[in-house]
Amino acid sequence: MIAKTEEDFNGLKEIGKIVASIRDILVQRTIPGITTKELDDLAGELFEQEGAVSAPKSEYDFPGYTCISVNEEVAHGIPGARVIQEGDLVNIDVSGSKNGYFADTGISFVVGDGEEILTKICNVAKKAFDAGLKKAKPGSRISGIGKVVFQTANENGLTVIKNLTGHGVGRNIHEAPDHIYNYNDKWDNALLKEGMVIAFEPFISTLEEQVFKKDDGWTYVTEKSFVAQIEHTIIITKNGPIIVTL
Ligand code: M1C
Ligand code: CO
Ligand code: CO
Repeated sequence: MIAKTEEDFNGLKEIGKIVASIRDILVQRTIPGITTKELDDLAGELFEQEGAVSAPKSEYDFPGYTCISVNEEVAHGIPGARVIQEGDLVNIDVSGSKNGYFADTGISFVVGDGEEILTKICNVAKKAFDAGLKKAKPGSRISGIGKVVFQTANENGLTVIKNLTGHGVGRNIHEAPDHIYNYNDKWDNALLKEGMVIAFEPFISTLEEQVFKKDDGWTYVTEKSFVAQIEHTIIITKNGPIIVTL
């Protein structure tokens, strides 16, 4: 969407704050021994308390309030009986709506002490996010964001996932612009506009550049890589991007 009115800005900020707080609470609760279903049930309660609705559930009939992806899982992990272990790479992605406004946020992190490479991809995902954010200006090419995401990955001896992308958000969970790639797509001439609302979610990978969908119809996995994501909902303005999911 293009946010124009005070009501748009306030509506986006309200749902942004809700999904960000659910994300942070779930991250804090992710300790060895807990199942991803227990984490997701907590998210369900929090959504209800806030008078907000889970977007994966309301828009896609996803079997969970949030997407929780562990180790080989990259995105759209289904919460279930999987028990979190020390050293796991976990991604928690929380998206929802309230009063017709949607926001989307996610983060990858390592549980307790883990392998150095896992911490590294999480840190590089954050670096790529910050680099992309600097390119998030009205009038700039959307592909300029992907360009610096890819550069940041490469500079750190890593790569990106090419078949998962960021997207427009605001009045729905996924809307125009349809794709914000993690590399410079030379065919993409689309420009960022004043008030444009995007979910920017770089995916940084140790090796592979493609994910595969599992038989469950949802979970994206790699064969032999680890992948980290960080996602925020952003409003593009001439005075700099507003991150509504901090
Ligand atoms: C690139 C994996 C796709 N919030 C989720 C997302 C995932 N993006 O947009 O960040 C969507 C959740 C719907 C099942
Ligand atoms: Co998301
Ligand atoms: Co998203």
